[in-house]
Amino acid sequence: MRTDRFQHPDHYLMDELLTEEHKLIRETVRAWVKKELSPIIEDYAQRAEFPRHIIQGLGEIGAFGPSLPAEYGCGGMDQISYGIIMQELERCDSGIRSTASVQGSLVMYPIYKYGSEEQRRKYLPKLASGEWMGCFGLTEPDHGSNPGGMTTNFKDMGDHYLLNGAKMWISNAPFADVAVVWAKNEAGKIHGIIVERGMEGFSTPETHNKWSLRASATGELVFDNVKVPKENLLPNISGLKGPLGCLDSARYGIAWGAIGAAMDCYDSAKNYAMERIQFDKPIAGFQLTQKKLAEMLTEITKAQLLTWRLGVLKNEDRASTAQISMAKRNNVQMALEVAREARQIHGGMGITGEYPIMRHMMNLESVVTYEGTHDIHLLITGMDITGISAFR
Ligand code: TGC
Ligand code: FAD
Repeated sequence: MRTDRFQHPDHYLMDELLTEEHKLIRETVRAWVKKELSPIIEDYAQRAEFPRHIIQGLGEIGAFGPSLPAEYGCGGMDQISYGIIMQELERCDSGIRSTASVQGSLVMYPIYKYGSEEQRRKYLPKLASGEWMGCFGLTEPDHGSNPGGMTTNFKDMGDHYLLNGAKMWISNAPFADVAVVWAKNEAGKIHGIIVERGMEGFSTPETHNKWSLRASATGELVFDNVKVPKENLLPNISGLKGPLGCLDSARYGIAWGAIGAAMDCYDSAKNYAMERIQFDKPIAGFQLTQKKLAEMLTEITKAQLLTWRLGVLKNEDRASTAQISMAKRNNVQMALEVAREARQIHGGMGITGEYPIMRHMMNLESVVTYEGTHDIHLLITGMDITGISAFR
């Protein structure tokens, strides 16, 4: 493993828009990543294994639910801080950012936003520290982009609920202690239920043979007549707007995270181009290499500006679903294109684990699909422009 020499590009002096606290958070997370993650990530990705021993460290740097209130053991930070943490984690690996953003935005957020006070106090502190890990079950084998069609269901049995069905493609599932599961009641209304590992009839088989997000654990959630206590229902939400509201928060984190992956590819490509000699000069001296680097930096800079502004709107509680969609879609596609260009600059070395490029590129193939595919986000923007849904 090469030494992690990463330095972020800041062509438009974006650092001047950050507070001292933002910069301190960034430096803390970056230093932790360089020490704890960079030396091991390639190995874990090659072995298709999630490095579980880092969970405690992720909790200690405040990566789990950073913008939820401190009274529940969370960070109480602003939304830009949350974004910066996701950026720094995904700078190392999208799978590590996934673990953190699922925990914070898709497990802790719904418990905080839709849960009872008892549920908040029972789950949030343990999830914030990493003592417990969580996952989010929305997608099903036959319902991905169209989660409203879900068939997972629960029946009211008087003193408990009986849950049946299956979820697929669930990040963190193989090791999660708790799952926030979206299911329909007998009236066909969607509700969130907290399912705990160990409940009879609940299993979480791991999904193998992924070429993407190999350092993140993915699995299914299978519910076979699972008896769930009534107090595990999230009382303050019903309907598809429950899970979709959580997705806004996670998609926002991904918009920041994808910039991290792009910056890492750019930084590696720039360094490689300066050092690699062909035809008796650094390849950075050829116009075609400079075109690639210039376009990469331009796109990263545009994404940084878009996302910083989105963070300001989010801090003011004014960021709309469509604005978040646009940033998620733009930034992930941008990162994929940057990764592909960076791969070219690294020549044959670009396909090896000596450099992070291929790992980022393969990871981003999941990121462009999960949390709403590239095309679904285009249609969300289209609906925002026209007021007409093109989904059906
Ligand atoms: P539609 O009729 O548009 O909406 C249904 C209800 O939801 C409301 N709503 C929202 N509420 C809060 N936040 C949002 N972002 C919302 N978007 C919509 C809407 O107002 C409506 O409310 P009401 O009161 O009228 O009932 O729903 P639709 O069935 O037409 O679907 C719309 C569509 C396609 C945009 C949506 O279903 C969608 O986003 N599909 C993509 C699915 C998706 O993103 N799945 C993600 C699964 S989780 C995941 O991938 C985690 S990856 C984890 C990792 O990082 O590792
Ligand atoms: P489909 O919905 O079948 O889409 C297939 C193709 O059809 C796509 O190109 C799509 O854009 C297109 N398409 C679909 N509908 C339309 C339309 N109306 N108009 C135009 N094109 C359309 N889900 C969770 O709930 N929790 C998780 O933690 C989670 N983690 C994940 C981790 C990984 C590694 C992956 C790969 C996925 C994860 N997902 C998770 C699921 C993810 O959200 C879905 O894969 C995603 O929403 C797309 O659903 P799908 O794969 O079923 O594709």
